[in-house]
Amino acid sequence: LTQPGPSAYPPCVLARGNSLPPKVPAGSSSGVYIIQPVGLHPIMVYCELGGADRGWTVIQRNRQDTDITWAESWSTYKHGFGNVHSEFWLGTEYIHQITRQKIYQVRFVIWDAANNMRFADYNLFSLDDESQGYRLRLGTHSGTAEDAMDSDNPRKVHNNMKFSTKDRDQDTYRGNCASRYGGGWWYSACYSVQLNVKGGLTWGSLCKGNCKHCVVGLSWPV
Ligand SMILES: [Ca+2]
Repeated sequence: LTQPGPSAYPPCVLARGNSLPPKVPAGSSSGVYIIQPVGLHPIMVYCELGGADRGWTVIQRNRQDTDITWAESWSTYKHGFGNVHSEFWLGTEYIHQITRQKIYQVRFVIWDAANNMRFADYNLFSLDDESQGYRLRLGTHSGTAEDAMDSDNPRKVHNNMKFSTKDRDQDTYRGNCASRYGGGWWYSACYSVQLNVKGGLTWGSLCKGNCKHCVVGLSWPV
């Protein structure tokens, strides 16, 4: 555990070039770090340091066999829940605060039913503020997992959707997707991806309700 002190930047995300402080000291390892986005109190995040020049601020992790129900309220999602060492949601407000500081990209890492690891990157990732429903903004897709977050089907798309929970229905469905399917998510009517749920996870046609494990991380664009 290291506490680099207040910073506008998640310290686990390594700068490329010399212009963007701070850097993680050589020899740092994946684990829990304290970060302090501008205008926010310090928060604890899990940093996945994947190599010499790359780091990821983990905003979500889940497993098929999790003990967490994920069927939480708007305010619980807002401030986060779970254990950063196992399954957790960082907090929708904190994700928003981090992504408003700087341009971020996102990586969704998915382990399918056969435990094969795949990933989907989007070269931009941000959430609008709470008054805008934490609407999701994604850039261009790449990676080994399909572009399931930005489906062509308006009933299943997630990009540009507001976040919904069981007690705040902001989906495009006549019913309440979050009540019907469990955890909070950027539902439309209703989903092609659902990672905030107890039991089998879904990523498009890669695994419909039987993905085993997922990690979602933020980094600066390469
Ligand atoms: Ca609805």
